[in-house]
Amino acid sequence: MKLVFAIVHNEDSHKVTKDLNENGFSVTKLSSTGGFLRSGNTTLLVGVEEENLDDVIGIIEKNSRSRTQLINYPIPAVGIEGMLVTNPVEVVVGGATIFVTNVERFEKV
Ligand code: 2BA
Repeated sequence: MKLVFAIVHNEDSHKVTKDLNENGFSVTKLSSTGGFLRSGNTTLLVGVEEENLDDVIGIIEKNSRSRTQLINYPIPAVGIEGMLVTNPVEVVVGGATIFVTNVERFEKV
């Protein structure tokens, strides 16, 4: 068995979760925060048999859209010592970031 960690955009999480459930996969949804943008995203946990792993990844991929986000990056102001101005920088976020790990033991008691 494998455990999939998928970090998706908050706006995609409902679609991804719904599609996984409709295809018979159980999902746990966690609220998370990206370390770089410090904005909310969603981490999905999916326990899945190895033969179904590609189906799960395909569903996540199909429902996750890549987006650009602007961040304000501080840079020193020209000619004014010690002053910073913010410069908007575009960052591409996702699709989805997916990690797959082995599950040593799985129990439902
Ligand atoms: P954040 O850490 O908020 O990162 C959002 C986006 O900012 C990233 O999109 C990437 O395009 C950019 N970014 C991140 N760190 C950067 C840096 N040091 N310099 C320049 N740009 C940087 P994605 O790569 O699609 O990642 C989306 C979210 O997935 C991340 O949100 C983070 O929550 C998670 N993630 C991505 N890679 C990860 C990893 N190796 N380990 C754990 N979480 C990861």
